[in-house]
Amino acid sequence: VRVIGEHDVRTSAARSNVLVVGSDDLLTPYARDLVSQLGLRVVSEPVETVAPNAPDHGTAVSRVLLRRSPKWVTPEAVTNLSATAFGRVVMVGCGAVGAAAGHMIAARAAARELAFIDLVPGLAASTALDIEHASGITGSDTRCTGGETLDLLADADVVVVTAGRPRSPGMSRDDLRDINSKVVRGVAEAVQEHAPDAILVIVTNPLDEMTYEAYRSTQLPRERVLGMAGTLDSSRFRWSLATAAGVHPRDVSAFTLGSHGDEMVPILSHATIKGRPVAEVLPQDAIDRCVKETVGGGGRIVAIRRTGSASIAPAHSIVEMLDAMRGAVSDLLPVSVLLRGEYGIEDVVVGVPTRLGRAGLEEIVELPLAQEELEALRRAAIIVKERLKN
Ligand code: 2OP
Repeated sequence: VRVIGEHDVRTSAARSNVLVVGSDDLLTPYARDLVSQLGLRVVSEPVETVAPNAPDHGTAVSRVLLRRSPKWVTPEAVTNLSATAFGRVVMVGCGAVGAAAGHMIAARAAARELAFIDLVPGLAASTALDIEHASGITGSDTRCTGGETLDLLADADVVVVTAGRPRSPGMSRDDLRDINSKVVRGVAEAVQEHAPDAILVIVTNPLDEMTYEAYRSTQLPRERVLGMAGTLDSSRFRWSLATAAGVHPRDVSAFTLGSHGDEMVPILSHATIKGRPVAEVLPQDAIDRCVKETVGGGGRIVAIRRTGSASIAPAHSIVEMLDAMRGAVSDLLPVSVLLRGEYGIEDVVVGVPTRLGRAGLEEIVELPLAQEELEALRRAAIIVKERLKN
């Protein structure tokens, strides 16, 4: 048992706004008051913490100058109003991620019809009705339905699969493989039967393996079996770099490739802050922390939350892919797809830069990478392939 007193609280407060306590630790009454006075958040161990950035004087000054740089104007968010809505999008799985993504799809009227499917009685139908109830405010005319059976897949243009078990603290994404591969296989086969022309977006973990499973268990072309992970990991990477540099997230351009897990490859050779290479803006230890924070981002949410995993950022990341397919976003997006020799990788799914369109994958873009990044990407592919054999 550790007794946490005033000194410990003040030391934590000097480092960050989080106080980490073990399950047996005791907080003195004064320490407890101090925690609320200082506005600290109490988080139970184990937590994948990342030390806050503490720049030296020179770095701090150069960052302030960078933030104030008159030569840089933060880009506006790009929205293309000529984008067209999908006819029908089906969310398989109406947990936190499926519901949040569906909510966003309806709110921006990205589909004329939106259906939810979930085994939990009433969950999908009530979510659909709940979203429709909001249309008096959102003005969205997306028609929402929900039910428990896979026949709702019929006529889908896009099927987003979030069904499956999420992680609990201490579980890796790979620990979910056996349970979730049965779910994904069942859904993929049902898509082939009910909506053979649909594009499948797999969100269920372990992501790269589940995307491969969906591809392997159907006759769908690789262009229509896409895994969502790179858009999420890249968003976390940009957030982390922007926070470290103290700039607007739109001032950061960065993405990750590789697998959705420890073999993720945050790409520094293309990462910029206010148009400048990241290494010119942040010291190496801060960059290393951002990489760690990105790779551990999902795990950090699981550790803090204890039941269930992230939902809001994954939902945005699904919608970013759908927006790219329907022409509302024109950027290259990192997406997990089956590779056939691209980047020297064969017959395995990992995240690579892609262009998406109405037919799904339009192009895998082979960007020049730093040698160690290319090696890390190939290593990720080897490790995912190894896992697929077990
Ligand atoms: C994440 O990274 C759950 O894998 C998901 O948050």
